[in-house]
Amino acid sequence: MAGEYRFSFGPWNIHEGGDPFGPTVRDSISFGEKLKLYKKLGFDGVQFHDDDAVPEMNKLGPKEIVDKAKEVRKMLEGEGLTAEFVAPRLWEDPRTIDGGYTANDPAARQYAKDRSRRAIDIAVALDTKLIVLWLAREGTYIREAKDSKVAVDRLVEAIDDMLGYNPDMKIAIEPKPNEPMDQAYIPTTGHALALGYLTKDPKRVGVNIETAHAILAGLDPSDEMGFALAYEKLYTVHLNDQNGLKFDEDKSFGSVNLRRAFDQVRLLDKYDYGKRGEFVGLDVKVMRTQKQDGATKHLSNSRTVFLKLVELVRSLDEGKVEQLIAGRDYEELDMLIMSHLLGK
Ligand code: XLS
Ligand code: MG
Repeated sequence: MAGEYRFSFGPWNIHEGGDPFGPTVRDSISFGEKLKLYKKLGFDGVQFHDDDAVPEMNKLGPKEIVDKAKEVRKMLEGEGLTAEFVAPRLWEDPRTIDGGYTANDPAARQYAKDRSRRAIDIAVALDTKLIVLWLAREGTYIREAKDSKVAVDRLVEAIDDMLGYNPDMKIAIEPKPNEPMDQAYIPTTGHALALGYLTKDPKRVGVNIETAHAILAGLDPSDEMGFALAYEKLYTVHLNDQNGLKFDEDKSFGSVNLRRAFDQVRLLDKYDYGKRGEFVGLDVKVMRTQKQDGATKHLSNSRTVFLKLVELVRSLDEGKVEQLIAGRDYEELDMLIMSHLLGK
């Protein structure tokens, strides 16, 4: 329940509501103000992009970056918060227009590696041992633009560089099949884990599974999570929801398909997710229509839905489920689950 699970989100989840077709619609909230909201909303963990912690870090040297990150750690301590992970934000720099680790330009690849090392420095300063790699631009707009075999070699080389740079750091790859690219090189959990086994220390490479990304790949998010759990590789999750195959919507958890959310919570709860220190991470965007005052409801609502689903999962008659499975009466099992979700 609430005390058993620790929740996290990233500061980018409280946002101004701009989209590719229109301007921002809400005022900016400073990082410091956002931090003050975490506990009030029921959250203990902060997910970071490297430059959420150290804005304009490309203009700073390695020592200055660490000093700034240490100040952020003090801010976290002041609010009683923990840093969950740091993700190098490689996709906004002009040097990574064609990708970071898989760019055709060697200077771009070198920039991506250097920036990833700085992200690790920030993680150390923030006292977390987890790096998330969302491989945003590691893919193509046209298939002929890059060599997919070489791309995988380059991803391994980049991850090896991070693993070698810090022997304590673990890396959670966050697969996503498309957007911003037409085709991404690491679209699913299977690809991410297989990539991990090509690196020099597979023990330290796992995944961050995002609900919406699995759905965009045409897969069931709870099955993706089960796959990672079987490998003991589910380092974190990005729970949200997604209404079919379109742009990455990052909707509130359970808001599109409550049964799909129930199945994710059932699996996580069954296999003691969180007991090894994992956070229940959210990656949810508030609707653009939301007014300034209510623009954090998507976060508290997603957390509430998760906790209500934990209750529902634990009150499911598992003996009955077993019995129906043994009798191969899946129609009745279907009805049992639906009745349970309907509360009758
Ligand atoms: C985008 C991703 C991104 C990562 C963190 O689709 O979800 O927000 O989770 O870099
Ligand atoms: Mg995400």
